[in-house]
Amino acid sequence: MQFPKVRFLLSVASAEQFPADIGREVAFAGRSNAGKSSAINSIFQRNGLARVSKTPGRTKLLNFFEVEEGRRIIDLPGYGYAYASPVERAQWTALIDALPGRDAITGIFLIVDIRRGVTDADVQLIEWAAGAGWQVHVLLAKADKLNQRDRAAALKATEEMLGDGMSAQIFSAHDGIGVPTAQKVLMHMLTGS
Ligand SMILES: Nc1nc2c(ncn2[C@@H]2O[C@H](COP(=O)(O)OP(=O)(O)O)[C@@H](O)[C@H]2O)c(=O)[nH]1
Ligand SMILES: [Mg+2]
Repeated sequence: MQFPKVRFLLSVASAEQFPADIGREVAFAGRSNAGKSSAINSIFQRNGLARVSKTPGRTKLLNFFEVEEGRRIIDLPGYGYAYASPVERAQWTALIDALPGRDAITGIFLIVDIRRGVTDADVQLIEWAAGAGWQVHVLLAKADKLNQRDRAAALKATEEMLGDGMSAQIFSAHDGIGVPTAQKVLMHMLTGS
């Protein structure tokens, strides 16, 4: 699947700066260092679209990307990282609190390091997203780090803890495992068909 028009749209530091609430959006979330930026780059086959950082927690603002007209993804700041200041934490909280009010958001991609599995912080995120009425799809990222058997076990454990209508898959940005599936699920969320 090709995304010839994908482009960075804007970074926002507060909800007033969000783009107009029209069309469809999918949010990408996950713990810092789970592999979110790498997943975005491999799904869109565009190195450097989302910055891949070796320093956890460096992406502090919400980044909007346009996939095509009226279809966007939102790169959420990674969580599970000690914030530098209370101001930063308050800014982050205000941005996140504003998202459930956005009509355009239809779903969320949750990036989880397959070796770590779904953590308490991820469960909170899942409950928050489900409460907002969004679809939830989990990418078990960095699957190249595990053998086939352990990958299958991680997928089974994740599927068992997810609620009805939520889905999960194995994924690796490094090996390209699961990229076509992720692209399909994403486009389904972004187009509704
Ligand atoms: N082995 C492996 N490493 C990965 C994969 N995806 C990301 N990484 C590494 O994990 C680290 C964090 O990746 P990044 O995409 O910046 O994670 P983010 O903080 O969630 O955005 C980097 O060192 C990446 O090279 C993957 O699929 N396989
Ligand atoms: Mg990142």
